Amino acid sequence: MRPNDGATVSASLWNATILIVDDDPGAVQVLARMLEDLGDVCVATDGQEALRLMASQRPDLVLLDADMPGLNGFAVCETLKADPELADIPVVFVTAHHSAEFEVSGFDAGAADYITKPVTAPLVRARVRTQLRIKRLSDELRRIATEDPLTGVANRRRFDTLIRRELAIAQRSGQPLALMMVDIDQFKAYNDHYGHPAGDGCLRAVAVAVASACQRPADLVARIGGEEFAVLLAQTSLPAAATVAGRILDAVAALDLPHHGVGAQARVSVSVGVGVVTLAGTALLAHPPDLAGTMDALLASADAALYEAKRSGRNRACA
Ligand code: GH3
Ligand code: MG
Ligand code: MG
Ligand code: MG
Repeated sequence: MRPNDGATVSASLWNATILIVDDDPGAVQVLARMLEDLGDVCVATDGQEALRLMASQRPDLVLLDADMPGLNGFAVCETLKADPELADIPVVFVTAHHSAEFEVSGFDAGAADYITKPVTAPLVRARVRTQLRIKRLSDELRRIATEDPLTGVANRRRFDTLIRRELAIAQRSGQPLALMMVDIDQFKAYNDHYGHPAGDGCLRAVAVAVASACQRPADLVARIGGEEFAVLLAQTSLPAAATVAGRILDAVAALDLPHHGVGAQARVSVSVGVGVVTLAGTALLAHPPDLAGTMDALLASADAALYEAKRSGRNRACA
């Protein structure tokens, strides 16, 4: 019989995913049965499979056997913690070892907690619930720290982090990195004519349109100023970025939002400035260009292109 610990409703509402890793299929089954009502349970019986599932399923918690042939639990945990995309996933070691030294090395590898074998249901469930509660809070904190509350796209802080990361990747790979600045045309007049709340609604609609035009999962759309969005396109050349810019103009036009602040027939539109940087081979130089300077140059070139789009009549993209 399942212990009545009152956790079923809140945990299942959240729909957590729990990954159980143990080379002993019997041990996996025992844990899976204990936890099946606390979330979606997935299982792996070796370290490699565990790492694959972590990347594809993004579990909210990993119960990890320390002793496994091949890639053991510590190695799996260290690999997970070294990946910025996965490092937030808490790892609870499940082990027959009881020594303090063993536990310390697990915490050093990034573990959140320990469960010792033989496992008992009430304790496993209590520890899992605690970790899921912390994970839910940290997910929420991360969302608040990285999301623009008005539109739901990334905020400036997230953009600042990702542009640095993408520039570093571009320097290693030699692939071009494209940046677009998207600015709503005559938006002050829109607010003046329709009022600020309607202006906020317009901003939300434009954010959805811009995001819909960016189709690759790695594309980043961020609101970086009042009515200004930045779009970061990894591994994207100038012609490809110009295609995306065209899709953005079309998506905003398709909103078909009247803008009577600038004329009876007018519709909400945006102007787009496109900048591209290519750092091919620079990682091999004795003095590779510093990323801060490269970032400033990329931002300045997108800004200059945006200025040109505004100057030459708006509702267009320039590079
Ligand atoms: P341009 O075509 O040259 O870009 O003209 P513009 O009027 O869009 O440019 P300007 O920078 O003069 O005006 C931006 C306006 O955006 C000013 C401000 O009222 C409005 N704005 C900035 N943030 C917000 C916001 O969060 N909500 C609303 N509703 N309006 C905002
Ligand atoms: Mg084992
Ligand atoms: Mg504007
Ligand atoms: Mg502006």
